[in-house]
Amino acid sequence: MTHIGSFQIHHTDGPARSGELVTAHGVVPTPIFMPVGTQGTVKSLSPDDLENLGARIILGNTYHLYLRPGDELVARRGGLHRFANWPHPILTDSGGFQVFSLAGLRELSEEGVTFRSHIDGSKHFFSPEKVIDIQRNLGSDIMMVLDECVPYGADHAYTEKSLQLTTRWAKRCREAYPRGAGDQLVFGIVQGGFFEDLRRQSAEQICALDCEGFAIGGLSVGESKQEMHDILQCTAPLLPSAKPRYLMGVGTPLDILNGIAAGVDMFDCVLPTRNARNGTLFTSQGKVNIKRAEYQEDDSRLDPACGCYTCRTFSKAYLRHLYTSRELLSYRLNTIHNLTFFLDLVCGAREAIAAGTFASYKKGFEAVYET
Ligand code: PRF
Ligand code: ZN
Repeated sequence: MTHIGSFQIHHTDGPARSGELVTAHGVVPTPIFMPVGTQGTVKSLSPDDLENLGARIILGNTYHLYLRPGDELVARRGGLHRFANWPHPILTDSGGFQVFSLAGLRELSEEGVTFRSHIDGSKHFFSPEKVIDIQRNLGSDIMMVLDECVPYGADHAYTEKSLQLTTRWAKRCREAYPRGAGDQLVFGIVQGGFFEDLRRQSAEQICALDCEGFAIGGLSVGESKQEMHDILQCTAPLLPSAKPRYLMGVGTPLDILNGIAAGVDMFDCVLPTRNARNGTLFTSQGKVNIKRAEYQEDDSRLDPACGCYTCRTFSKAYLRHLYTSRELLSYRLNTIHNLTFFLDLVCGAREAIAAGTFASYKKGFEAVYET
């Protein structure tokens, strides 16, 4: 049973699970963290760098790649894997979220969403069929359906109408790429804001679609930790346990461990890469702000518990110097380290789940990371 799309759970530890998802470009061990490569590149890293730090799947964005360089240009070059020379799995987000967070002048209708490019102000239209077409051109292993990520604070009435539109769009996405149409997988997205009854309604409708996996959208949009935790705990068990579960755009190391504890298998977030470029580094002893004066003559390694190229090779004093001098190498070295930390975090989680020690593994991080 190793056909494309098959998902095997090898171990469970409470609701947490570890397993493997088979895609056209390789097998993804879960739980997994997916580095964000919005424009077909994980900022500052080469595919060799990514491979060396153990990345197994990366995320690309339909919205950005459609606007620039254009999905048809990418298709003419054999798809995103060949264009970017990344031979391993790629998941593409549908553009739903980016249209709502980046683009200007959005107009929502039954048909889809009209928006203005954040690059040049030009007008564009995404329908469910269109975003599947774009992702087909990009050739990603996992395609996400078009959804509306409901803004934080939206009321019950708005959220209910929105989740029902998201369901109709998801159905049209699946119909535009029926199961087995090719080597690509389609994941549905559950919305429903911060109302448990609406999360249940959305999960019922979305999980009735024959998708290869299911995502939880609409979290990490400005809510409190408690609200995220409550919605996660109520929503994750509603997704079919035999299929991969993906928590979109989340999050901090503790958010990820909470997600795994609730039974989520896949995560993505700009946090490790964006924070790397701001000089905020995740270590086994907590966050380090490398620009601080205390590191000026600190010859110690950034994180003695980390085996990444940055930690094996350079001192904190040098990393601080690169950062304060705005040197380009700073972005690369910091990104290598932060991504290694996030990938080690999920690798450790997989091992702990297999050993039946996930709860104490999670407690270890809670002692160091409070939020
Ligand atoms: N929908 C989509 N992409 C997303 C989200 C969503 O709700 C989120 C929410 N945190 C991040 N990325 N399509
Ligand atoms: Zn490191």
